Amino acid sequence: MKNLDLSKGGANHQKPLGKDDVMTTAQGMPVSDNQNWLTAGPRGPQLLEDQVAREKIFHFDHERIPERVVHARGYGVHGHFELTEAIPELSHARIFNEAGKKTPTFTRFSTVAGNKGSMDLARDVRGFATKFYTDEGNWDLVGNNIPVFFIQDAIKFPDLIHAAKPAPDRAFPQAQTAHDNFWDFISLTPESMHMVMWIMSDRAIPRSFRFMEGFGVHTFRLINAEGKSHFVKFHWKPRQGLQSVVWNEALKINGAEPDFHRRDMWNAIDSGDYPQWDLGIQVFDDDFAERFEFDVLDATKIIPEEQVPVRIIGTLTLDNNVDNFFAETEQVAFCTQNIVPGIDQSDDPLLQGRNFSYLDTQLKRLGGPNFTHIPINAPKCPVRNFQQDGHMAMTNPKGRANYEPNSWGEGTGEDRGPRACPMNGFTSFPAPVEGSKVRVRSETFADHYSQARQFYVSQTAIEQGHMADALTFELSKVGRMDIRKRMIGHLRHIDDGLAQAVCDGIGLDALPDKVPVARVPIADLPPSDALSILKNGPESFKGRKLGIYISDGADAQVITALEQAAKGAGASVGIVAPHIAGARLSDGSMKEANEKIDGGPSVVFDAVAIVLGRESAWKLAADKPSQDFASDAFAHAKFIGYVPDSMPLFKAIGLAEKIDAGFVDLSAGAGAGDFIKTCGALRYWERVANPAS
Ligand code: HDE
Repeated sequence: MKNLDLSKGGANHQKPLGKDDVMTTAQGMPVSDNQNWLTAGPRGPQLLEDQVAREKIFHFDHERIPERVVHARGYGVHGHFELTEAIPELSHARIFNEAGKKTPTFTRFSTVAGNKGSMDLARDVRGFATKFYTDEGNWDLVGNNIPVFFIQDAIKFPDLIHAAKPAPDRAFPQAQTAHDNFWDFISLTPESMHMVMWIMSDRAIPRSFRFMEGFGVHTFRLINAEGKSHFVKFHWKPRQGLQSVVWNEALKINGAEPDFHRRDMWNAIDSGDYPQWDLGIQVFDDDFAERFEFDVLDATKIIPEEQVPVRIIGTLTLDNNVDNFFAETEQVAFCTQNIVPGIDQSDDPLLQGRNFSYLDTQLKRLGGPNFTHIPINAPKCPVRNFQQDGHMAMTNPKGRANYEPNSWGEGTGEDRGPRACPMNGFTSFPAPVEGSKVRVRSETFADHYSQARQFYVSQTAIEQGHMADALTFELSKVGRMDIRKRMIGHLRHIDDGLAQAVCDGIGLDALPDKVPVARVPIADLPPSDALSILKNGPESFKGRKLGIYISDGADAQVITALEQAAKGAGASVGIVAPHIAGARLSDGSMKEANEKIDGGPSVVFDAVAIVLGRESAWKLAADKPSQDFASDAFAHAKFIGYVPDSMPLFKAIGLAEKIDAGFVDLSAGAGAGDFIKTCGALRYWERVANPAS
C-alpha cells in the first residue's frame, strides 16, 4: 500500500481509483480499517468515539432524497444537439442560429406513475425531457412521448396524479392505471378523452426509448431579432423509426426483465449504436391560430402534421452513458421555465402552471435553492449574479459587492458588476393582455371528442384492435360497473365500433348510454398517418435484437451466418441456451450463451431464430421455457427463423402445422441473409390479422 497520495482523489475525484489509493473519511482522514468498529475489547461494546464508523453510517442513513412525485423512474443519457438548418428568421436563440452548431444535452426518459423501482413496461406515458446547455443558459424542453395531455388546466394535476397513483388506503396498484380510482377520475373528466386514446394505444408500451417520438406538447413562441413572434410546437422524430411491444409481451417482459428500457439504452450506447432524433418544429402565426378548429393553447389538442408540416432543423444524438446514476439522472432538475432569449412561453394554462411547479419541486427534492450548482444542472456558460448563500452553496462570489447598484468598481466609483443587459438579456414577448379575473374554462377548449376520434380512425386495424383490447383489460380491472359503463359512454362519442368492442370485451349485454357532451356535433376530422406507429415503422432491422436459441448439436454454420447477417444489418444478437455455459455446436465448438432459456424468453427480442440440435430438440420439446420461447414468438407475430432439426419442439406445441410466411427456413438457400431482411418488417401481422383456424 502506497502512502496517501494527495494529488489524486479528494471529494471531486473523477477517475476510478485503484487498490493503491488510500481510503479516507469524508474529512480526508486516512482510514486504517474499514471492516471493524472500534470496540472496548474484542467482544466489548462499540464506542461512539469511532468517527470512521459513525461517519460511514451517518452518510448511508442520508443517501436517499425524495423521489420525483411523478416521473420517478427514469433513465438519463448525455448527448448533443446539432443544428442542421439555421432559423434566424424565426428565433434569435443562438442555439438556432448557425447550422452545424453543437450544443451539449442531457436527456432523461421516464415513466410517470410508477415509483423509482417500478417496471419499465408499465402502460404509461413516457417522459422525454432534454436539457440543452446553450451559450445563453439552459433550455429545458420537458416533453412526453405523447403530444397531448389529460387535462387543460394545471389546477387539476394533483387530482389526476392522485387518481393514477396507488390508492391511498391500500397503496396499490403500483405503476398502472388499471384500477377504479384512475378510471373513475377519467370517466368524470371528458377533456381526457383524446389522451385516453393515446395511452390505450401502443404508444404507451414502447419497445424502447429509442423507438419513440417526443413532443413539447404545449405551444411555445419563437422570437426573432426584430422581436417578431411565431408560435411553435416541438417534435422529436426518432431516426430509428417507431416501434412498440404488444401488451402480452409487456406483461411478460415486466417479469422477465423489469429494466428492459434502461438496459436497452445503456447497451445501445455502450456498443456505439447511438440513437438519434430529429428536432422538428411546427411553426404558425396568429392568423393560423385564429383559423384553426381548436385553441392552440389547449394542451389536449394536436395540430395535425397535414395542416402544419413538421420542419426538421437539427438532430439530437445520445452518445454517452452517465458515470453515476444518482449524481446525474437522479439529481438532474428540469424546469419548464428554463428558456433562453429567442424562445418564449405561451398562455397555455397547463404550461403556466408547470412553470411554477418544477422550480418548487426541485427545492423539495434537492434540498435547497442551490441545486443549480450541482454539475448536471449547472449551465455551461458563465453564471453571474448576486444570489448568495443557502444550503450547499458551491460557487461563491469573491469581493465585497453583493448588491446592485453599488460603487465598488476599482477606482471608478461605478458599479462592480454583473449588470443586466437590455440588448442581449431575455425579454418577454410583449403580448397584450387584458380581461377580468375569472375562474372559467374558455369556450374554445370545449370539444373533447373530435381529435380523440381522429386519432382512432388514423390507426391501422391492428392498432385499433390493440386499443380495444387495452381498454377491455383496464376496465376489467375496475371493480365498479358504473365506472366501466360511464367510460364506454364516452367511447360512444369517439367510435361506436370501439365502444362495442370494449362492451363485448367486458361482457356487457347492451351498449351503455352516451354521456352528455359539452359540444355537439363532434367533427369527423380526416385521418392523419403521422398518428399511427405501424405506418411509421423502421425500414430495416437496424438497432433491433435477434434472439438465437441454440442447443447441443446445433448447426454451427447457420449460427455464424445469422450472427454475421444481423451484425451486417446493424442489429445485435442474444444467444439463448438451456445452460448459461452455452452449447456444443455441430462443429464441436462451444458457443457461450448470454442467457439461460428461463431468463431469455422470446419477448425480450424483436425476432428469434430457433436453431436446435436434432437430439437435444427432442428433450427440449417437453421443456416449458423452450415451449414458451417458440409459442410466444408465434403469438406475438414475430418472425421466426428455424432449422428442420427444431421441428420436435414445434410439433410438441402444435406449431409444425402453422408454419406461415413469417417463418424462414435457415438451412435453405440464402437462409440467414433473407431472414434478417424479412425481420426488417418487425412483425408478421398477417398472422394475427388472419389467424389460422
Ligand atoms: Fe410534469 N412534473 N407536470 N408534465 N413532467 C414533473 O417535476 C407537473 C406535464 C414531465 O425527467 C415534476 O422535477 C404539473 C406535462 C416530465 O426529471 C413536477 C403538470 C408534461 C417530467 C411536475 C405537469 C410533463 C415531469 C416531478 C400539470 C409533458 C420528468 C419531478 C400542469 C409536456 C422530468 C420534477 C425529469 C416532472 C409537475 C404536466 C412532463 C412535480 C404541475 C403536460 C418529462 O414538477
